[in-house]
Amino acid sequence: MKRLIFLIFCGIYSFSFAQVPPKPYGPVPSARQLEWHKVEMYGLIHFTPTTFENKEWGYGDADPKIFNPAQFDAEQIVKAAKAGGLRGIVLVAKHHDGFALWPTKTTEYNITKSPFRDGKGDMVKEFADAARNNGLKFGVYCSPWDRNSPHYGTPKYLEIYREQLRELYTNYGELFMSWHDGANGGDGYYGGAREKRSIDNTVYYDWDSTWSITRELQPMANIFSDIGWDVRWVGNEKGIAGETHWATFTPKPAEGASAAVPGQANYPESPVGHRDGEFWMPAECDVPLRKGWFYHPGEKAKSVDELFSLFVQSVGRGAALDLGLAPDTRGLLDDGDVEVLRAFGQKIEETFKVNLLRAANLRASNVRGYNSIYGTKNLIDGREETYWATDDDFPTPYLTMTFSRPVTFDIFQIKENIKFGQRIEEFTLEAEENGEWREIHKGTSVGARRIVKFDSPVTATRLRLKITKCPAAIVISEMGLYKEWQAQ
Ligand code: FUL
Ligand code: CA
Repeated sequence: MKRLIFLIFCGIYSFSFAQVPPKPYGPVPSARQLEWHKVEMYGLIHFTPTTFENKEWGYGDADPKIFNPAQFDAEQIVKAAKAGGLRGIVLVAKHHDGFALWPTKTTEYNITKSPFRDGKGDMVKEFADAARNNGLKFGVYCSPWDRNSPHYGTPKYLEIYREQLRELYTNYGELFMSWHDGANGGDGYYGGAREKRSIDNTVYYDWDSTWSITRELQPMANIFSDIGWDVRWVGNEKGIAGETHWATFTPKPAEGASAAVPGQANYPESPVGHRDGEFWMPAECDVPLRKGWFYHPGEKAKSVDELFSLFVQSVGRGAALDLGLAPDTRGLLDDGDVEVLRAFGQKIEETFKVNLLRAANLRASNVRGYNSIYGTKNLIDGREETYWATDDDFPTPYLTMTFSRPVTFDIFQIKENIKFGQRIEEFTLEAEENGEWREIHKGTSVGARRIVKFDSPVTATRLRLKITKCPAAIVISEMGLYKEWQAQ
């Protein structure tokens, strides 16, 4: 009897032990950041009187009457974004020129003073509605620098700015992002003063308190700034994250600067981040679809192949792609922009439609607790929540993929389950050739998504993934092999 009880006890013990999921490693994403990661690609819309002046930075003195987009159609813009595979829209509700696209009570310099909808328009609302009607998330960018406000540089302006955020946070539903740039201070109109105003950005905006308003009124809004907070700037406007990209990051001040505040970040470290970073603060790679953030006649959209390459170098490195969209003076996206977005969206859709790895037999050198709930079948079930994990003392396993007939691919994809943190530090992919393993790729960080794009197609019947450096048990959600799709 004693022996039986002992055996039952052992059985229960080993069963429950084998069920224990891995412990998270390092900083992990918050619920709001997990939602942001799912978006992957979104658009950043710049459209103010500056568009009508054909400038990139409005001085703050443009007559509101020039803002007259007679054919404005938020649906046309949002639908084009959606066709491009973008899952969210961030609207520049106020740029450096200070013109508010919503009927704000905080400044006279706003959309009600323009001919748009006979002074009764609210463009923030039109974009928010169009985004939601089409299943896209919505966010706002309200520039802290305001070249129109006579109060810019005084404590009163900070009150005005915070009130603008409150209006944007309360009247337009749930926001997925609150976007803040680091450009602040310089010359401007400032209510007619036409002078240069500089502020001390280590104290002026008092971001800790300002962002506590964001947290209170929009708890799911990811705060973006150049030093991070929820999401960090990647440090360039090319749309490219580091080949190695750690979602973990410790904001540091620029060389010679006294504090890590927006406008004074250590940008050279932003593309890669910090392996031992204190916070989960993945990078956003922002880049305009055309040359400028605002529409300028004569400029044109990037090609589908350029966009696809940026996608691989941003989303494919575990970061996000924020693509600038610039409506023209009609208030519409140019036909060429619409077409390129459609073709880009189609390319992504078609490329990732069929996971060729599904045809393979997968064998791992270790599965956590010999338990099939952590088995390799989870790698190809198309579900992010299921994963292949190893035992804690087995962080460098390998996985053999065997096909019954040769497979040809030029994209290898791997995704960690980031709820458990970012774990993998090095991996290699090998293909079997005449009975010998040949290394075809050596990689580093994985994170939310790692896309490896080969210059030319690889054909193989057996492949082997080796995790060569990882500080804890691996937790891989999905893996895949694909063939880049080309329009005929
Ligand atoms: C920058 C701004 O200065 C640019 O005009 C643009 O809005 C870009 C997205 O952010 O900080
Ligand atoms: Ca899975």
